[in-house]
Amino acid sequence: MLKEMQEALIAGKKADVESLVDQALAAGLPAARILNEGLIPGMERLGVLFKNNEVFIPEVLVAARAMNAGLGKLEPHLAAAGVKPRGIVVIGTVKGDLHDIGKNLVAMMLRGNGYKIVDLGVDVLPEKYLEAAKANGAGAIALSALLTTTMVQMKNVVDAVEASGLGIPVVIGGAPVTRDYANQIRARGFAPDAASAVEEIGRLIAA
Ligand code: B1M
Repeated sequence: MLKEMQEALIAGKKADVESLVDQALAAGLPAARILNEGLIPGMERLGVLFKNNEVFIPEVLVAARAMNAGLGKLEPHLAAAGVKPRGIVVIGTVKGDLHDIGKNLVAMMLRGNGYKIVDLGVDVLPEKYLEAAKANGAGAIALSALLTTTMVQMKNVVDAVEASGLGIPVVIGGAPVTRDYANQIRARGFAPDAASAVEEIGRLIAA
């Protein structure tokens, strides 16, 4: 069923992905397994096809829509019920970058672990993170970037937060981003995946 889900995702069949997620849940498969063995490997395989010019942007966009629909189905099952917010996190994909699947996943995992999320979407200007953090009394700012050309925007956000004296941690992640890069731009946190983002933000907010 999970293999079939990967195929439906790659083919951009949104209704099929939704229905297969429903079937997997009904069959008692844990949501984390559906995510890690169904949806994410499907997206990874698509990434390889995209890189090799075997599929192109329109197909990837349709698949991304199917992925987000599948994630939407999983969200209530990943979320912990009725937990008091552990903190407020502003999240967004940096300026010039339109990739939102990883960012959505991080937001979802944080929500599921009891954080209140202010999601600014994609292509977010540095000053918007700052405004939202101030307006919402956020305890951390989480940045996502998927392109080597846009990850440089992360430094602008770190610089803006430092200059503001707000004093809250900026945590970064996304496929091209590394711990070394985080150190280089003075971001206080880094996470390679959504589960680590929950741990890293928890550690920094508690510190
Ligand atoms: Co884009 N794209 N894309 N694309 N795209 C990549 C990223 C690419 C690696 C594909 C490739 O060539 N192999 C490549 C980047 C090369 C580079 O810079 N190194 C690329 C390119 C080049 C481009 C365009 C420039 C293509 C073009 O126009 N010629 C263009 C840029 C548009 C723009 O943003 N300005 C473009 C466009 C697109 C689509 C719009 C078609 C679509 C995005 C749709 C959407 O997001 N709604 C798309 C997609 C889907 C991809 C791939 C195939 C899949 C990305 C994805 O969603 N992965 C991607 C190839 C790949 O990554 N293998 C590719 C699944 C997701 C769950 O993983 O986002 O890595 P990821 O998130 C992970 C971690 O990184 C981490 O946790 C997540 C879960 O574990 N994480 C964080 C992410 N954010 C975090 C934030 C945190 C912490 C952890 O905060 C604390």
